[in-house]
Amino acid sequence: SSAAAPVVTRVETVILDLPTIRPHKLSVATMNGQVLTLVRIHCSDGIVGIGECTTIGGLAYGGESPESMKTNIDTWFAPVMMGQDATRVQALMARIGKMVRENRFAKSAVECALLDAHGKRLGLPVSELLGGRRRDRLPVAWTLASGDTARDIGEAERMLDLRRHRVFKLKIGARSIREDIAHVAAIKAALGDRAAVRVDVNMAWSEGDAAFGMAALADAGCDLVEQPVASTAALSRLVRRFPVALMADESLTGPESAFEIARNQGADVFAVKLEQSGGAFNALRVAAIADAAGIGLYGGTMLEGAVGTVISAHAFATFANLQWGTELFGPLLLTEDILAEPLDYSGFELTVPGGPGLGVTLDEDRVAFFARDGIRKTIS
Ligand code: MUC
Ligand code: MG
Repeated sequence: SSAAAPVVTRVETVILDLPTIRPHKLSVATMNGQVLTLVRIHCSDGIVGIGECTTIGGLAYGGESPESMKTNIDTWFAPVMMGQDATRVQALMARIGKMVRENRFAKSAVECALLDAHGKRLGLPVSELLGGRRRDRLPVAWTLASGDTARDIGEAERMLDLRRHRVFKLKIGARSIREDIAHVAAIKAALGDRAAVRVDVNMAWSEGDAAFGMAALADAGCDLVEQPVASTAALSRLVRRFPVALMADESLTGPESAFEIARNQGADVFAVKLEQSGGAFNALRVAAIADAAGIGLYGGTMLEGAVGTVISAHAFATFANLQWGTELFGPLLLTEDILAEPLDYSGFELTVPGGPGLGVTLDEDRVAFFARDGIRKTIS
């Protein structure tokens, strides 16, 4: 790199505690709020990039927690990054990779902040740094997870009226299979052809449960079953036995696992998540493997706030195929917007911001207000 290249001068992290609009019930956890870990990377040319790492239910979903991500970035990532060329994002991520094993979510946030900074520097949206966008708008599914069938139907009706969502993902697996099937069937019967209904079991079923459940879900009009079982081998035995698509989520942790699942014909669809993949570039590699294997693509979420959602949108906007749309609704699950200008959700889609970098600006007063251990200011 050239001697004049801008370098990383400071890495900052902050944890935000934000309320959700309602409890969000998954088979692995009930979320009564969401915790975002934000990363800010300052560069010697005065440019600052932002990133986000967010988990589901603390440690309920994966091995990283908001607090571990903050500690690891502050203690182990930052020293490896200081003074390094901020314009060589992939080289800097490779350098971090040598010094820091695993920690995919934290890596994803740091890579995001570097991409945001470099996009601002070049005057280009992050999608252009990731190969170039193919679309400006992304279809967005909504998750019904209140735990109550009638309440979920009411929520779906409101989303249809608002023209915000017409694809609904139901979180099941916490109750008995028969109760879950009745819940899905009731929601699909109420919505009919006006909406698609899918389920996410978050690995709660045994293989035997899944064989029974997938047949019944297909009969109920469900079109996609996400990660019914934990075992990747069991997924490959369940795939294409029932007239309903099978999607891998938790089994996918980046290009290596994507390759293994593809090699074993272990899924019809991949739920690609930037954090699970270890960043945007790895998510693109996962998508390339899916394309080569004839596996469909879905843009997943870790229920991130606006920053994690927007980097995901930039990445998904570049995918050659996005047959199953996205679920980038995370910011809508929070009661508070932390952006100066809210994202555009309309006509059942999200607009991918067009400005340089991520194309979004934080509302610093709100960030300070919701910062853990921060000075709680009054929001005007
Ligand atoms: C998951 O497992 O897919 C995505 C949407 C949602 O409601 O939960 C997440 C996690
Ligand atoms: Mg899932």
